[in-house]
Parts: sequence; C-alpha cells; structure tokens
Amino acid sequence: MATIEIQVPDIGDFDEVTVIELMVKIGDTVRSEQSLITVESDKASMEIPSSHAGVVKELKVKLGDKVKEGTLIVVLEGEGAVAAPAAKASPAAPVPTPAATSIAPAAPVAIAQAAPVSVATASAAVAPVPAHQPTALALDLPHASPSVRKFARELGVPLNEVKGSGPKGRIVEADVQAFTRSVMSGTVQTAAGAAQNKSAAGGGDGAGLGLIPWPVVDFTKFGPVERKDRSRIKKISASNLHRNWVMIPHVTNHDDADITDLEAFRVSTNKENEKSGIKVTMLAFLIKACVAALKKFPEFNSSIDGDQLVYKQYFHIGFAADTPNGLMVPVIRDADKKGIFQISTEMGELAKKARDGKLSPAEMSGASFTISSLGGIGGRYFTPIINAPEVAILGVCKSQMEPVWDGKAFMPRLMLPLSLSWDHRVIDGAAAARFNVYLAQILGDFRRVLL
Ligand code: CAO
Repeated sequence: MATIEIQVPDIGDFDEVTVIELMVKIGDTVRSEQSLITVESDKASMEIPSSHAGVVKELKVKLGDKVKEGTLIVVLEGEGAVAAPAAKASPAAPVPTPAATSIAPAAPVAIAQAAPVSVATASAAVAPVPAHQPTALALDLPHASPSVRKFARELGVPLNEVKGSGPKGRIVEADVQAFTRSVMSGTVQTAAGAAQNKSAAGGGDGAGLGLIPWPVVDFTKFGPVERKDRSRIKKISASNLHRNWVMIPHVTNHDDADITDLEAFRVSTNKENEKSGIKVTMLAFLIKACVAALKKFPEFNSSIDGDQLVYKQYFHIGFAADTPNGLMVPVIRDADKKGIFQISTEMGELAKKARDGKLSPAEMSGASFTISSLGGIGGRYFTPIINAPEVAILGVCKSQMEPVWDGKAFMPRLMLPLSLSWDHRVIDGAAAARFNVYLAQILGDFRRVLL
C-alpha cells in the first residue's frame, strides 16, 4: 500500500477556481479517472478526476475552497505507487463539465443518452477542452452540478426546462424533484410532451425532435453478451459528436490529390534525415497545405457567433488521434509559422501524450480547423464530423496507386482521398469544391504556395 497525493492538474487559463462539489468522501474506493471534485470559474465548471485508483484517506478541500494547479485535493491509499513519504501523482486531465447539461434534447430518451460530463462551456475563452471540444454553445444553458445533472438524467428530466432556485439560478436537486412532481401531477408539461401531443393531434410546429423512443432490448434473449463501462473520453466525445452532428448542417465533398511527387519527396527526406530521429508523415504536409488553403479561403477558418462570423487570424490545426481510451484532438498551434520538421516533432509528442492520457486541456483547445487522418489505417472516403465551433474538417484516407489519364495514356499515380465536411450555414458547395481543388493542387505541387 502506498500513499498517493492527488493534486489539481493544469486547468488551462484559470488562476483560481472554486470547489463546488465533493464527489467522494473519506473511505470511498475510487477508480483511476473517477471524478473527485467539481470546480467552477465564472465561465465553466469541470470535474477533476483521480489519476490513480485507491481508497480516500484524506479530503484536503471543502466546498467553497479556492484551488489552483498543484493544490492537494485528496490523499489516497492505493497500490502500485511509489510510497515514502507520499507519491505525487501526475494528475489526470480535468474534464470540463457544463455549467449545464448538454443541448436540450426534446425527448427524455435523448437526455438519458447525454453523457454525464458532456462539454458545454459558456464562453469561448474557456481553455480546458477535450477531444471534439466545443467552446461555445448558442443555447441558454442551465447551471447544475454533475450530481444534479445525473439525477435529472436518471429521471429523464429535461434540465433546460427546470427553473433553478440556487445562487445565480443554479438548479439544485429539490428543483428537479419539484419539476418531476409538477409533471406527474399534470400541472406542467415538458416541451417534448407538448410537441408529441401537438403532432398526435395533427399539429406540430417542429418543436422538439419528435423521435420515437430508443429501443430497449434485452439482448440476452438472443445470445450471450458482455457489458463494459464506456470510458470517460468516449462519453465526452459521444456527447460532443452528437451535438455537432445534430446542430451543424454537414455536407461532405470528396476529392483526390495526386501526391506522387510529394510522397517521393517525403520518402527521400526521411532517408536523408534518418539520423535525426524525426519521421515525417503525410499528415505534416497536409497541415501545411491546409494552412495555405485556409489563408486563401478564410471562411473555412472561421466560427459562427450569433449574426457574425469570427475570422481567425491564427492557424491552429487540430488532428484526431486514435488512443486506447478513445478519440482525442491535440492542436498544433501557429502551424503557419512552423516547418514540416517542427510540425512532425510536435505531432509525435502530442500523439504520444494523447495515447498516454497526458494531454493538458490547453493542448486540446483553440483549434481553428481539424484534420482527421485514417491514412495509416486504410479506407477510401468518410464523413468526418465537424468539431464545433469550427466550421470545417478534413478527412484523409489511405493513398493508393491508380491509373490516371494524362491526355495520352493512363499513368500510375499515387492518389490521396480527401473528404472535406463543412458547415452549410457558413460555406457554400462551390467554395468547398474550390477549397478541395486548391488543396489538391498544393499537395500536387507545393511550389504553388509561393504563387
Ligand atoms: N496514405 C498512405 N499511408 C499513410 C497515410 C496516407 N494518407 N498517412 C499515413 N500513412 C502511413 C505513414 O507513412 C506510416 O507508414 P510507415 O509506417 O510505413 O512509415 C503509417 O501510415 C502510419 O502512420 P501514422 O498513422 O502513425 O502517422 P500519421 O502522422 O499519419 O498519423 C495520427 C498520426 C496520430 C494522426 C494517427 O496515428 C492516428 O491516430 N490516426 C487516427 C485518427 C482517427 O482516429 N481519425 C478518426 C476520427 S473520427 O472518428
């Protein structure tokens, strides 16, 4: 047995945050990655998970305490850590939680599906954001602690319809209970219920999704099954992907880039630089090519903010990384100012951190455009989901030799499949086609960047 000290990890841009919820008590057994406390700034709340498993020996914080990076939260008695006198645990990344629930789904079933730690911060200034992170939601989101949100989900209560009686309109457990009582007694109707009644009566104004409930199936009736908990990262991604898929009118344009010459250059570059230990993959070139295309088509590097478009003058490129715990999206900052070697080195470091679960919120936030490359695995084309509040994402699959007509004969050329998903509220089909054509031209001949 060893003593493990769990501290507040890197919490991004915040100096100090307030403890608003204690999620464990002395004597509790916690799993690695289980949330210990919830902290809140004036902009967002986030759960601080445990980096280790063990039994809670001491709780070093209480409600209302101000904490910052490095503050000791909990002392655990656990196995496998170096003791004597107390092992300082490398903290797990915090999980931003909504100051609120996820988007307001109409049907109770959809609410039940929303993950407990879905990300929905109220300000673009909020730094700690994991994979497929939103930084802003154009919805009026209710404030509630994770335990209240969990309670509401269990009851199927649409939290956005509950009036909060706590400080700053925060929804407390009693509000959820009171709401449930009102619905049960028929004095209040949920929006979903009202929409269902309307459509059943032949009306319907589009309020609510009006979906039939998710099928509840006893799979054991059909054969043996095994149940496994979904990882924290998977649950966060699921909520974000669901929100992004439902809220953004996606369109995907597919195209091909002839990367025969670029691939030859990449291979020879790697050979020449074998001793440096830096391996350049196609993704580094794609990041540079995308920066060139984003400069030419600035609306692809923008975000919607009410009636305005925010054109970013920086080029922070996120890249999807497949990890044992799920999808993470680390960000290469200022990719326009970096060379291929630097981008490759940073990508290698960030991808390793992602796989080891060591990415800080800052390393996952602020992307203005994202690339999701399945090139190392295979496939032809796919439909990547836009990472809100970005407005486009590039999916890349495995290149392969194809016969390409050069006007006289079919020539063997290495073709890279590109799939660009874009937000139709911001981008038109013609612009998307132009973006892909330009991107393919750059990948075909990088000298075009100079033109
Ligand atoms: N076509 C053909 N080969 C490709 C390629 C492409 N488009 N892209 C990469 N490759 C090759 C690389 O050259 C490398 O080959 P060698 O081992 O022979 O040198 C091999 O595939 C492995 O590359 P990689 O995947 O390790 O490196 P990368 O820079 O391309 O990608 C990373 C890094 C972190 C993005 C990647 O490992 C990864 O996690 N990809 C999955 C992303 C994902 O899950 N997206 C889906 C999101 S939606 O659910």
